[in-house]
Amino acid sequence: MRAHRILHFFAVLFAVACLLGTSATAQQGKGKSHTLEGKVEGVQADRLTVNHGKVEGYMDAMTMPYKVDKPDLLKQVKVGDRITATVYDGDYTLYDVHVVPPQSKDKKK
Ligand SMILES: [Cu+2]
Repeated sequence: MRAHRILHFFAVLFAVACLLGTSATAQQGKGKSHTLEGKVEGVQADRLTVNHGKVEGYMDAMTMPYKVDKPDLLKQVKVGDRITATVYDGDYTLYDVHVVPPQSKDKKK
């Protein structure tokens, strides 16, 4: 969906702006929550790049970077891991991330 890609472009810009020192505003007022499932495609210093499936009512399937609620996660999660997480409207942060054991990867869809 084109509009969403544009949104994502701004989300990435926003993330970069945060990196450059603007204070994060992600915590103000959480919107509706959604469950996200996807595969980790990259682990950065402060973010995970996730190739996720369609998140009903939130976004189409795509690969994009997300911040995480607990930075320790970035030491545990590896490229190729499948994860589930909770995301909130307007907040490109993964909350309550779980790594899905490989044998159960197709169970949920
Ligand atoms: Cu997305």
